[in-house]
Amino acid sequence: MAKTIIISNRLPVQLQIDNGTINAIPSVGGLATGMKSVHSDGQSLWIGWSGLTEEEIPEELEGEIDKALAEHGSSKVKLTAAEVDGFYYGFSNRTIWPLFHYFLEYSEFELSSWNTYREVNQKFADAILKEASEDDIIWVHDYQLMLVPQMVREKRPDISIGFFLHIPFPSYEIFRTLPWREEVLLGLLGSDLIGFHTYDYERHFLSSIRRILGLEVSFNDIYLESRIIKVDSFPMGIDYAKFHNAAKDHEALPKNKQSDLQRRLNTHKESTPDAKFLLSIDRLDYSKGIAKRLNAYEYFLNKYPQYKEKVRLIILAVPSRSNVPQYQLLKREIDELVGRINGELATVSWTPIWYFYRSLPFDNLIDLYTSCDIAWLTPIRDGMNLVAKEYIATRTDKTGVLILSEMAGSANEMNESLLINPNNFEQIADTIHRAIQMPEKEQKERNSVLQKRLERYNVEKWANDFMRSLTEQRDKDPTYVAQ
Ligand code: ADQ
Repeated sequence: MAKTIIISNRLPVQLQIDNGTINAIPSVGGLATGMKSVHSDGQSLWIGWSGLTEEEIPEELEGEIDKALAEHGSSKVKLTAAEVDGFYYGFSNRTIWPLFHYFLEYSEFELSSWNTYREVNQKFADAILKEASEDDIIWVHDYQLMLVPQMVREKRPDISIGFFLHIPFPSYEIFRTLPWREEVLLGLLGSDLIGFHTYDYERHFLSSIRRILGLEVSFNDIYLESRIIKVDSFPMGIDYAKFHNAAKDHEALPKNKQSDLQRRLNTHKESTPDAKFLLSIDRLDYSKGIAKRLNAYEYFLNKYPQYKEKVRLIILAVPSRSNVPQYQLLKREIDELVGRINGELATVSWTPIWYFYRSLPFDNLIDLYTSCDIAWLTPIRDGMNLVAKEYIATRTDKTGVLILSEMAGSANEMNESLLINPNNFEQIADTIHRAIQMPEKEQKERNSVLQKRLERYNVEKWANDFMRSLTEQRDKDPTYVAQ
């Protein structure tokens, strides 16, 4: 029976070895969260890195680890610490990530990490080639694996390959600064279908294809030798029912069953009836604009001092890529900013910012989404931003205001939120004021439109649309003969 092979840098579970016991912990992050519902049908295999380097896996546990992963429909690619360093912390997160998010000044162009990126991509391609049978469909994910489609295509010209990029594809002017730009484009063109979150990213990609490779492009079809490659946008949705139902269950909980966090949030609300909670949740990443947001918050409190003692900003930052120096610097900057703002503005009964630097269990995430009056998400660049969608999905009574950066891919589909430019502090301060003042009726009107859309364009539809388009592309190919 034909299967789907999903391939991404990280598996949907991360392994930890604790005193010889193997724990498989579900991964945090947009991709892992989003693909969960696709991967649970038992007819797919997920290939990726386990999160442990070869040096960290004792030989005697190897078999047990493979068994634990197989239980999650997964299979691992083995990487050494040096490979993880060059491929993941190096080329993926010090070259591609900053470049594709328009942080050109953070991008490092190092031949050795590019070489490791190529070698590791080959390892992933080999793992696919070992598992793939004739009719299988291969779905490659994200910027860490952009060479994999071509590497698989070389050996298996007949096989169906889709690629989805979860981050923005930058404009030609940015992309062309990459020394290995041709190789990256040709790597991606091993696919039959290349998907992006938005039409803009798709346009940028096609422009690079034309100008760098000089290939013929007609609408969203690229002609390469005897093949036609389709490029399209597939805005990723969320598991709407999961978030909406979790919020409902959560609201039905008696007081004694509530989490500590929930009780603490409730106590504050009860003691200050006109208190407002602003929520911001991100991985700790410079693209998410957390430091700018903190400065903008201070600006807001100075412009609208009537909200001092009433408004609280809850910042949840999930530790991420802490081996990369830019992330360490950012962590320090945020720690200092939170300390300074709280130090300067706090009173005996009021702390302006509650800052959590950790990953929280799903239930606590729901506590925060359901208790906060305003979600304030201001990435400087973001492929999509699923947190914006999750917040709206949990608002069961349809109240709540979403303030969202225009620079997030999700802004294209969330026009009913309050859209802001993350660099415009004046506009941000006025928008927070507007959000606090927004009548409930208006909140509900905006959120019912958003909820209907999110419910319809959920993650299942996203995956199905992508798979359907990939299958259609294969069936259009005159050289393909179904077995
Ligand atoms: P991310 O940059 O990781 O994803 P995002 O889309 O916001 O960003 O997804 C984060 C996910 O992690 C959400 O599903 C959220 O629920 C979860 N999460 C956040 N904080 C958490 C915490 N403290 N504890 C537990 N879970 C937490 C990348 C791109 C995005 C793109 C996604 C999907 O950078 O632009 O939207 O992939 O394509």
